Parts: sequence; C-alpha cells; structure tokens
Amino acid sequence: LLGLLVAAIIGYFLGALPFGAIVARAHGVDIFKEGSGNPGATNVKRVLGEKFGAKGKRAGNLVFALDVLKGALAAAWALLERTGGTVNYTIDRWGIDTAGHLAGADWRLIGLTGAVAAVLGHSFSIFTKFKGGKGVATAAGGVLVLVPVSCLIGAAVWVVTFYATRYVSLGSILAAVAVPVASWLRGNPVYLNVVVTALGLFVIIRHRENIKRLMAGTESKFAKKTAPTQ
Ligand code: NKO
Repeated sequence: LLGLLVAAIIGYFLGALPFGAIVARAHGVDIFKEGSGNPGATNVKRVLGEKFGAKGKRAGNLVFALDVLKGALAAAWALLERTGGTVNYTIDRWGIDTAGHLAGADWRLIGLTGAVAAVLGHSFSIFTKFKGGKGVATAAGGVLVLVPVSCLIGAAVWVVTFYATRYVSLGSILAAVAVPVASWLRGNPVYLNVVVTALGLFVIIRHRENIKRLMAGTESKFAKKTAPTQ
C-alpha cells in the first residue's frame, strides 16, 4: 500500500511537469491563451509553428516526446527499480504482452497507479493553477509500458485517423477507444483493462469541447506540410 502511495505521488509530480507551458513560455508564448488554449503537443506545434516555422514545430515535437516520457517513467520507475533496470515482457503468441508479467501483478498495480497519477497530474497540474492538457501523450506513455501491443494498435488508429481526416483530436479520441478495446480483446488481466478503460474515458471526456466542435464542423484541421497556413 505504501508502494502505491509513493507511486501515486511520484506519478502526480512527474505528470504535473508542464512541458507544453514551459516550452511555449521559453518562446514568449502563454499557451493557455493561444490557439485551442490547450498546453498539449498539438497546440504548441500549432501556435509555435505559425510563429516560428520549422523551429516552432520542432518545439511541439519536443513537448510530445517529453509528455510521453513522463507518462512512461511514471509507469515504469517502480518496475525498473525492483527489477534492477529491466522490465520483463512475456512473449505470447501475439508478440510482446503486458509489462512485469514475470515480476507479478503487484508491480503492474504500482505501474498502473503511477500512470493514472501522471495523467491526472498532467491535466490538473499544481504548477499551472490546476489547469493542464488532455492527457493523450502522457496516457500513451503509460499504456506503452503497461500494455504495449494495445498501445501500438491505438497509435496505428491515431495515425490512420489523423492522415485521413487531419483532425488531431479525432485521432486521439478514436485511439482512446482503441487502446482499451484492444487490451480487453487481447485478454490482459481484468484490473489492467478496467484502469486502461478508465484512462481512455478520461481522455475522451477531456476532449468534450473538441467533440462539440467536430459535430458542429468547426474543429480546426492540422494543415498539410504543403498547404499554405491559414
Ligand atoms: O489543441 O485541442 P487541441 O486540438 O496534443 O488538441 C487535441 C489533441 C491533444 O493531444 C495532444 C497530444 C498529442 C497527440 C499525439 C498522440 C499519438 C499517439 C496516440 C496513442 C494512443 C494513446 C491513447 C491512450 C488512451 C488510454 O488531441
């Protein structure tokens, strides 16, 4: 139980690190006031890309990498600590399966706790007046460690949706459906599936304004590389 509490606290503070706001601030931008107002990788890339071109877009990619990393670290540090630096993945007939199988379920519980805390920290950060992002990248980092195959399926759904529609938000929403569905279908442990489902629902709820805009046809599309910015 102490382990879970420590994981929750470390996970929260890792998740709360507001990389989107920090990187934007370093470019003189208050990300909460520009574009969609979201401190996520998409909005940083959108806003800084418009202002600074390729350099700004790279800043958006950096935010994505850092937000994924904090979610992955929050899920993995306890596993890493107890396995002396290696996370064991069991190999099943589908390929690699859930993390920490050899280590026992309790370690995955710690990883799950860390991942959930990191997503909550990201969305309600103590460092940005309890505002924050939608949790996509941070949840992706967590599920990458905990249910890697399901995460990759979600990432594929995200890529296909994004390139077909140019809506980042729709990609994120469908990925947040796909990851738990894949995890259930793959027969991962029920407690894992329940928490991954809750994470997916959380990410979808955080997109409620995007959902309204998508249905109204007013959601902003992400410009193609060759298209003029508008
Ligand atoms: O500014 O409201 P906006 O248009 O920026 O932003 C909407 C956007 C916010 O999210 C981000 C993060 C970057 C998204 C790239 C994620 C690609 C990988 C997806 C893997 C699946 C993870 C789903 C986890 C659910 C449990 O949506």
